[in-house]
Amino acid sequence: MDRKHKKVGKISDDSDSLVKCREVNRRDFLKAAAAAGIVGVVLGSTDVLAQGKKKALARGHKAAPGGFGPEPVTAELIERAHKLGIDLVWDRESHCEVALAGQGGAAGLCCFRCQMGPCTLGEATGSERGACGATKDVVVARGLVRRVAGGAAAHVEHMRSVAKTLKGMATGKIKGYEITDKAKLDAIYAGLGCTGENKALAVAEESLADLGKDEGIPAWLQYKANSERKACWEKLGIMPTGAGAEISETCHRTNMGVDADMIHLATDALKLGLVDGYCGLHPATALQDVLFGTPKLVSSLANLTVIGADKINIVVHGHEPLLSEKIVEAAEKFLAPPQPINVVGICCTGNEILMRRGVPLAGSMVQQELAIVTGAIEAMVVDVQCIMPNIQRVARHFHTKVITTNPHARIEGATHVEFKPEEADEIAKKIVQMAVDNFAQRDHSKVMIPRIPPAKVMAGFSVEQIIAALAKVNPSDPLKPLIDAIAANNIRGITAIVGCVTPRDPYGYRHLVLTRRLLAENVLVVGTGCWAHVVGQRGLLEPNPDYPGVGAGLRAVLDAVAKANGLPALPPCWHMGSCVDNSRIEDVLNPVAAYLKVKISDLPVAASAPEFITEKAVAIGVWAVNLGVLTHIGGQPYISGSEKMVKLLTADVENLIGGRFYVETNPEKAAKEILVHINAKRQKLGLPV
Ligand code: BF8
Repeated sequence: MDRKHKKVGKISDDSDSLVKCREVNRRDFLKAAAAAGIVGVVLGSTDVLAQGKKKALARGHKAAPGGFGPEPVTAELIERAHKLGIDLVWDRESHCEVALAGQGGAAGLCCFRCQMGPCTLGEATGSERGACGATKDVVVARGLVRRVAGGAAAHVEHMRSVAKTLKGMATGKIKGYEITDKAKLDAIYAGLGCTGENKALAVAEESLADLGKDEGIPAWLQYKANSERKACWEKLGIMPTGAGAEISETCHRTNMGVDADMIHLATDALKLGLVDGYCGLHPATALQDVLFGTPKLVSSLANLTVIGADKINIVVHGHEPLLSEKIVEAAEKFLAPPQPINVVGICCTGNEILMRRGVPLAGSMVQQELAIVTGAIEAMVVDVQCIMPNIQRVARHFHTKVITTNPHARIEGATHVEFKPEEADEIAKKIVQMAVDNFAQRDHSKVMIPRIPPAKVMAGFSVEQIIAALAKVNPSDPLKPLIDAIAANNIRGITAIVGCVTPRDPYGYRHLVLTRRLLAENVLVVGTGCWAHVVGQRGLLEPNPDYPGVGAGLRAVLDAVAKANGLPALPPCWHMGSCVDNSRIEDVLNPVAAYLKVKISDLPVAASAPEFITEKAVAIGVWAVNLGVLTHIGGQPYISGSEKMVKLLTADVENLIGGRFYVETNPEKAAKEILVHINAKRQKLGLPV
């Protein structure tokens, strides 16, 4: 059916019709608004610095405790931006007077749920109750639950895009994609209990059905969670049904005048953590592996200096690899460009194409503005999530084209080239051509790329790759070398360090200190997300045979596995991918727990998001707690206004579910506490400490 002529509100019987209607509706609205002369508010043309609001500048490269030095590339580019009068994420902060004091917004005590407010409770105002009578506990709980819903929705929509592309490919409507990992498709087909000859179609439909379910638990939860966890969640009454129903119910329950019981609301947060894990993370990761391949060891480079002064530079940024994969291909196939084309990645899109194609990592979330500040970016191509609208404001200083591509996300002033998987190759080619054409507009006198080489990185640690590497040590029982190393205390435990980078600290401080402290104590560190950018830039993903700073036991294990695989060394930390790839971590924990015949909560493991900033990170953290894992976070997630909520999430929940949150800003203290936790778990298992 021709989508242009479909009437809004008229729903056909094809399963995509609701989404199509919404898309048509939105485009029609934009056209109508433009015809009526209505334009969005253009981002301020005056820079914050130029307005004389200089404050708290350069937090990104100030000195940190313990002689922690600034990351030199970042520091040089921050300085350059400031000389040009460009304000950066480090320069902008909350404008609410009571927020940062921890008494209002930061404590989770500001409520906007209705027009009787807004109400700010607690110390800031002396109010104990909002206009409706909601207590601090209820206001805090409602805010948290909505944030977890927001994070889960982001991962669910990511997964929806991938599943719909797989479905389109399976039905022949989408031509540009193919099955790259057939074995994985077979495993998922069996794991989900699918039927039918067209396996890709069956898997895609089953995955999409999980989003629309109104009763019964998600098939992916049945498939991926272990039976002990399922029994625990069942007993607690937090088993979710479909993602759409759960997220919708949350939006309802957190309206003014609906759910006003903190504990009852908190159960929703736990349930949404499971939605995040099993309707978002797991299927997104696995279906991407089916389409683009399961990562294998790959070598590349990391830091903003992967941008080349003599190259046409295209940055791909965001989270979904559907288009970025195609842009890499289109750039490779581009005939006779005036200069070599250099595609580099930012945020998790960067992690996705590093893991599968070895594309260099340009930078983390907080470095996205700095990539443009080099003056050498022809196009920054963005999809969804963690894309700061300010990139368009920075791009105005240079020739850089910011190109939005996702139907869900536009930025005022940016060029929009809408991505449709049916036309993926043509769209990718068009975008690469736009970048090539834009090279002629580059002002070479404005190019400044620090003369510091990028760091070497090795990535690609999917579960399949880890098992394959261990199988070279023990072909008949691949997990045994890992279990033996843990039992002998050569590996004290495992910690997954994940998530964002905060601009409220010297760049990467908490990630680096925590990672280094744990490595020195023989803790195997695996990780994902922006953590990987930060530690990669500082050499912690480099396979260096000297293993600097790594404890002797861990070094011996890494060395033995490397030698068995014919490699001079393995990196001290294992990069497992983007934030949706946190699902891979459960796929390690489950077999290790099964091998030892214990629960995940009995293992000497921990999770940490020391610099978390996004709602997605909060949702992932709740999922990790649901798995039974101690989950460190580097700041309270706007809940400190409720003592009861803090107690519930950092203590009481452990008795119910096995995991809990642990909040600590100081990475030195966090490392100590994580080690205490790991040692306690070892002792309980009767292992040496
Ligand atoms: O999903 S780590 S800042 S880029 S949210 Fe965003 Fe946080 Fe980076 Fe990836 Ni994850």
